[in-house]
Amino acid sequence: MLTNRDIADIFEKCANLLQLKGESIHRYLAYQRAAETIRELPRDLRAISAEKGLVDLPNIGKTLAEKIDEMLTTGKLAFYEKLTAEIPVGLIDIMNINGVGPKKAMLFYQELGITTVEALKSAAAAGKLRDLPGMGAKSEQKVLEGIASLSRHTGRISIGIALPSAQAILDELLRLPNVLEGALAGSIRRGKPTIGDIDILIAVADMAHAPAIMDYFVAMPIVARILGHGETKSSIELQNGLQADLRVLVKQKWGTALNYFSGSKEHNVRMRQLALAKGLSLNEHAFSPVDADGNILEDAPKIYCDTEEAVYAQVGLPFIPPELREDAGEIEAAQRGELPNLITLNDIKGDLHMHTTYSDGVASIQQMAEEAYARGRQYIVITDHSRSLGIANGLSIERLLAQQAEVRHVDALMYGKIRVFHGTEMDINADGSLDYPDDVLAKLDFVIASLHVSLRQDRDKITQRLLNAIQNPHVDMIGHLTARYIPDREPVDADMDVVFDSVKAHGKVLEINANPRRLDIDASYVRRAVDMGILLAINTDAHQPSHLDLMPYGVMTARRGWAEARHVLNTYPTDEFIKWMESKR
Ligand code: DGT
Ligand code: CA
Ligand code: CA
Ligand code: ZN
Repeated sequence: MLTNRDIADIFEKCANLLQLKGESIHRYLAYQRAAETIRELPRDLRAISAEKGLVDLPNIGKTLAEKIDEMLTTGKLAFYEKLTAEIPVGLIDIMNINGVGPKKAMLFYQELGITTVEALKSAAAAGKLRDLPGMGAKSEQKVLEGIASLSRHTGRISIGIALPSAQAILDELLRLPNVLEGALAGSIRRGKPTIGDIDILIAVADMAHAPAIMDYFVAMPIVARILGHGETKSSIELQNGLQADLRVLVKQKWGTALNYFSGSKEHNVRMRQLALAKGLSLNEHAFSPVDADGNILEDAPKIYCDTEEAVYAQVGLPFIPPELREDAGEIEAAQRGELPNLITLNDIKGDLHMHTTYSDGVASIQQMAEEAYARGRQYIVITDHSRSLGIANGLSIERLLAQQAEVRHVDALMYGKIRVFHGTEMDINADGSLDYPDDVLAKLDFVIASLHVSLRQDRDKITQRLLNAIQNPHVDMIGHLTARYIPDREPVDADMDVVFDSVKAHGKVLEINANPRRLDIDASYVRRAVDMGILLAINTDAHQPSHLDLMPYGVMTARRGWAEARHVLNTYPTDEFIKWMESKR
């Protein structure tokens, strides 16, 4: 069964194929606009068709309505198939390469029979394009660059890379004259672990100030390539391959624009539905009154919102934090007045997982304590690797006990500033055994058990290893439960239903590892833990002092999982954390 998106995609491809054929602009734009209408649609096309309402949609006339019905009933479109018989669909990808376009795509096809990006790449590399009419060595090089940027963009980028570079750009823009307001929007603002592109918004009092801001943006030293340079929107490719979009708008529209460009698309769809139910059409600019058929009443005054609070108030909702905006129940919770009181970075009091020079860290116990104190932490736990993890210089029992003496010494030195506790990040061995015996674990303040080796074992084995750790009375927390590594290491395969049940039954803590390469457990598991009443902890797993600054990524992940401060162990004040540890003895 075709979805709205499938149908929009087919229309989009028709538009592209018509463009390749050299059809008039109004002909292919009709398909393009229809595709856009369908992408924005808050309702299922099937339902609209059943009510005979297709022709009432913007940009959909009788012919296109018939084509939609054809796709809904047959799952195919004869018109599209006829087009693909004339023109290979592979040319669509080629025409969309930066610096190619429909005319050149057809030229490469007709002269050289090129129908795939791969074939185009080889031809360009072999110098076969430069002699074609209208081409030269320079435009051939451009094609290669276009293909290279294509492949750099297919992979999403870790928020740990995207957020600092986005923040640096925003900070520069905020220093420009006439900038009233600025923010990061899109998936970065929602705290997603990986980012497709950076979205930046800037507000000005008057659009006459926009060109200077745009000119500055596209000329920044970190720009590798300018992808677009306009009055209201510009796009650049950064040296690190990320794309950044900047939009400049008048302050009057700040609320609607920030809301729209923060997304998610799914959340936006729900917001538009709520607006429509109140007789208003909502877009990035304003709310516009509509008639009973949903057509905008051009004479009626538009409603502008310069804050997001005002946008939500207009549809009868309280402000919804960006991390929740995934259409995952946040609208309903807001309607019931039951939005969670999300944890913030300020709630974090301690950090329960970090490494020192005893294993694979670069700083001493004392340095880590000083650095954590400088960042406002009230307590930390020193948790170096255990004896079997040779590559990380894991601690023998003797070294572990010697370390305990040093931890106690540093704790005494730092007394009144920060408390320093002694723990371990103990390996769950490949055979399922734990890396220290119980009598050693009993001497520690806080015990983490983690998977580091044999991560590709089958589901039963991994599940059993985790259960062995969870069932040990001395283990307090499971570190980075799934052991995923972004972008290239998949989570372990375990029966997480069974694992979570066991964590709950044994009163264990699940870590949210804040390192942006891990973010483990992820937001969906956080939400499951919260729903089940499992206690969480957000830790940096710092191997050097600067890693102590990674805490915000863990907090974002917790927020995306609907966690409140009370769900997170290291929000407890020191005395309550000590009481919690004592209750586990
Ligand atoms: P990304 O960049 O893939 O990590 O994810 P986003 O969410 O940043 O998406 P992006 O950059 O394509 O667009 C930024 C926001 O703009 C998006 O979250 C919602 C809004 N937006 C963009 N295109 C559309 C659209 O076609 N429909 C709707 N409803 N919203 C859109
Ligand atoms: Ca984005
Ligand atoms: Ca974008
Ligand atoms: Zn670890």
